[in-house]
Amino acid sequence: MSTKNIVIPDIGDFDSVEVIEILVAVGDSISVEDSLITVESDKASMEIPSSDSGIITGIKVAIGDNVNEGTAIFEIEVSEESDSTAPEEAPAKEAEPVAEVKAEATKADTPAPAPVAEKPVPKPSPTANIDEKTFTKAYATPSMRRFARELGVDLGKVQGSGRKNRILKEDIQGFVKQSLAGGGSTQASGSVLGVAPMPDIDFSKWGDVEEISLSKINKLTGKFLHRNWVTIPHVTQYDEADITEMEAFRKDMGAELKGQGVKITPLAFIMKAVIAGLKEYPRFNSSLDPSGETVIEKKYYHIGVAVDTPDGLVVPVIRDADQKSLVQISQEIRDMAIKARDKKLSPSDMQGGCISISSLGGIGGTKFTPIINAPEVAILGVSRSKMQPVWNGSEFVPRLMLPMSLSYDHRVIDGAAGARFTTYVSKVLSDIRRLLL
Ligand code: CAO
Repeated sequence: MSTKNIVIPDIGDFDSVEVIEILVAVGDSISVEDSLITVESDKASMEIPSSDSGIITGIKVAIGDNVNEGTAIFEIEVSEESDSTAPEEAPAKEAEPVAEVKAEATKADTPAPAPVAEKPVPKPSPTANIDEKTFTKAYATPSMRRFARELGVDLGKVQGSGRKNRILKEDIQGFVKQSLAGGGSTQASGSVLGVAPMPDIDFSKWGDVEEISLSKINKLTGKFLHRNWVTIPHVTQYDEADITEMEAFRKDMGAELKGQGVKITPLAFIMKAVIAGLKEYPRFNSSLDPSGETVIEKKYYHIGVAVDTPDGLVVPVIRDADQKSLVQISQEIRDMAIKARDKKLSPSDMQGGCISISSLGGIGGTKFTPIINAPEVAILGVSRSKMQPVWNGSEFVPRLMLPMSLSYDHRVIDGAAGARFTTYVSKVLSDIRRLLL
């Protein structure tokens, strides 16, 4: 046994290439030609193979480092056989990927596909749906190509999010997740993972049927709802608020305002309570940056309201709702709902929302799971309030209880924060004097 450094072999014309992946760890047992790291030049990426067999005892590079021929990348404890054969064998083996890279690099100025040969695909293969032509053209490192093949993913269909649109592991995993959910371009042919495709059934075999086209709104919202459901890890927190006093006040006010043609529904109070919640827990008033690295916190309070129309669901936005009175909010919700049902909403009426409220209180139900209206990170669902016996410590008393269902994006909001938010909104609705604070 002896210790030696593994160095970058001759990599042809490439000077100073960046390490983009480290494929082995300290303690790993490696053989000659096992891939150790992936490097990337302007034109291509390639894996650097090992010149020796042995056990990795030290890593001398980090992702992002630039390396050249001769740079030491690993320290290994070399096994006897490898030690004696290495001097003769290493140069020939090291030369292989370099030649391939050179050939690839001359073909195009844009990032080229990684040139290292991929492992043979076992039969029967999970990759039956792979289009070899587009797979070859996709920009991904050899290890990502192998990973994609193992999962049966056609790289040609994956959108890369790395530098110069290189396909990363997360992109492949995201594609798989979407495929498993039956979405994306794989739906018609069935998932690339072997999940059974949706059957195309002739229902008239069993009785009379009628085929009805989905409305434009149905089709459009369907797409976005599907995307949001599949890509956002939803958690729904259920809670309830005692709105006995709030409703008593609303009814009193209703009688007073009736003469002016104004009607305040519970939704206006709920919107005010949600805004109080956003102020107390600003994380709910944010959006996740596409990089997944930061959240963008908003300092304004534009609230979306789900409106049911004969053509489908739309979500107009009440702007700067924090600066509006309960009467103004009620009037705006009513105006937006009329506009929505008359198909007069403009795209800008539906943009810029911070959080949405979906109220099914006028219809019924006890709770439901609303789907987050991305890029918002939460949506509050409200169901029908009901008089219930509530234990006040000494007796049961009749109280009007409002069921709430808050769905939130678990990448941005923790479970504890979800429960704190609904508890806070519940507290505000139970004692609306808190809205004055
Ligand atoms: N509990 C009990 N009653 C409620 C209630 C609640 N939580 N919320 C509203 N009501 C009552 C109202 O007070 C009103 O009663 P009166 O007519 O006796 O005064 C009645 O229900 C009808 O209210 P409304 O629906 O006209 O008004 P709203 O402000 O509650 O809602 C709007 C307006 C536009 C949100 C609603 O019409 C609507 O479209 N809701 C459906 C939203 C939807 O489809 N969501 C699902 C989307 S999927 O997430």
